[in-house]
Amino acid sequence: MSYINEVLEKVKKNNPHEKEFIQAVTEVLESLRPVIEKNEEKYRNLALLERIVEPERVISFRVPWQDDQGQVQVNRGYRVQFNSAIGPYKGGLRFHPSVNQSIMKFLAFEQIFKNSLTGLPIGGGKGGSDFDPRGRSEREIMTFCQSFMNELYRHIGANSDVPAGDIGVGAREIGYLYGQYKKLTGQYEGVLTGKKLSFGGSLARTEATGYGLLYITNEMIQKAGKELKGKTIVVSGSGNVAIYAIEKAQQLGGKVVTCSDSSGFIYDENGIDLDTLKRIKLVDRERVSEYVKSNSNAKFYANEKPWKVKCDIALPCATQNEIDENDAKALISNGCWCIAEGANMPSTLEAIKIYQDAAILFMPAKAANAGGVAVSALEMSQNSERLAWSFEEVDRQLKQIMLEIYNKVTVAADRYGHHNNFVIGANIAGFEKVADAMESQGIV
Ligand code: NDP
Ligand code: 2IT
Repeated sequence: MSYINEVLEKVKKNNPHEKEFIQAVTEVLESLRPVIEKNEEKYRNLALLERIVEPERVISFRVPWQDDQGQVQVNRGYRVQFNSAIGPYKGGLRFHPSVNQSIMKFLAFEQIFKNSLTGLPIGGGKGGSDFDPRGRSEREIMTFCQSFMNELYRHIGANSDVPAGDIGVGAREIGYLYGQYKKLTGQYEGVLTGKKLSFGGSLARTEATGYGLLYITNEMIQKAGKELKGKTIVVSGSGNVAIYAIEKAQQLGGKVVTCSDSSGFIYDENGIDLDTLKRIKLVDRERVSEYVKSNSNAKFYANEKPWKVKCDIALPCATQNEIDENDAKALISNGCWCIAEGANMPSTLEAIKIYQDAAILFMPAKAANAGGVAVSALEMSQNSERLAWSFEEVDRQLKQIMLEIYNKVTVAADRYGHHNNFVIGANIAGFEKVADAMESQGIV
């Protein structure tokens, strides 16, 4: 049996209930075939793949807190410290009721290769909780964050593990987490990124994932001899990534006609009115359906996803596996010719196969959404030198990093004879740096 198949079998046998983790490992390992086959004996002897699919550490802990009715609640917290070969563990925290060990491990595993692609010295990690922030008061959110940090603080540090935001964790939650870390340790250090500007945050971190997604998408489109301007774009989600993806897409002249949340999607044929969307989501923290109250020409489709809407470009920015095989078929048959992933693993393996068979432009998450963590690493640099850079400076570096990622991905794909296969390119380019560091550092 080939080395890759052997390791895949082991991962399935050792983690039988972790379907998202198995999915992420399958996607990565399958596309590493060209590299592994070239050096199969060496990698097998070093057990490099067995090591790369096994987290260095999985921390799971109790998070007790008291709700506004005086009832004590208990949630489960996680931090998966997956790989520190090229830098301190780095990756977001997700607060969502669906969180479990499989989702934490798939996200941390993806993060290893994404962080490697940024070219910055950051390893792979992820954390979070099955806590559901929806409908919770400000006091409940703060209490939860404090209790979460009461355990997490002993596992993190500016030079060892630096968490940030993800679904359900934004600047508000990072603030409460930071305050509690400082209270417990007495250290004023860059232990979290995505902080507000008043206590060490970086300009452009809020925008970074969405803007970065559009920088690399625009580059991919231009290199294919096309242009984004005037094109119809379908976006899912209406959180941090989606909002700033829509903003940059509009600045580049694209027409974004949808956004969504877990209750359904909005279709606005005139183009999404971003001021309205920001008010609903960032100020009022309301459902996306509120949009039709101020934009009466728009339509709300309850409990549906936007993938049947005719478009040129699709940008999934909500969550994992939001595009399945049928959604992918609908997109392609309606003429969609470009997909770039703002969310982590938004396409199922079957959906990716459909994109590849149709030979559309497809930029996978670990390259497409790396702008967020890249600017997090720039926030770490600013914290270390106790300086704050201008918006223009951070945005310039973000753009440069995204263009460099595009180059690395295309060069790696070409090197192994898979021109324009950016899945293979991203996985190989991300893997090579981590593998080299692991090999050099010995059996650890
Ligand atoms: P937010 O919490 O700001 O927004 C999440 C959005 O996705 C909301 O509109 C939410 O709707 C929707 N959503 C979440 N879960 C589901 C679900 N199960 N079904 C349908 N819709 C859902 O998170 P972000 O924008 O930060 O994250 C979005 C995606 O981008 C995630 O995959 C995340 O991992 C990824 N990402 C985030 C980065 C960042 O810097 N924040 C960086 C790189 C990737 P609702 O409010 O109804 O739940
Ligand atoms: O998935 C991701 O890359 C993030 N949620 C951002 C991680 C970070 O450390 O900024």
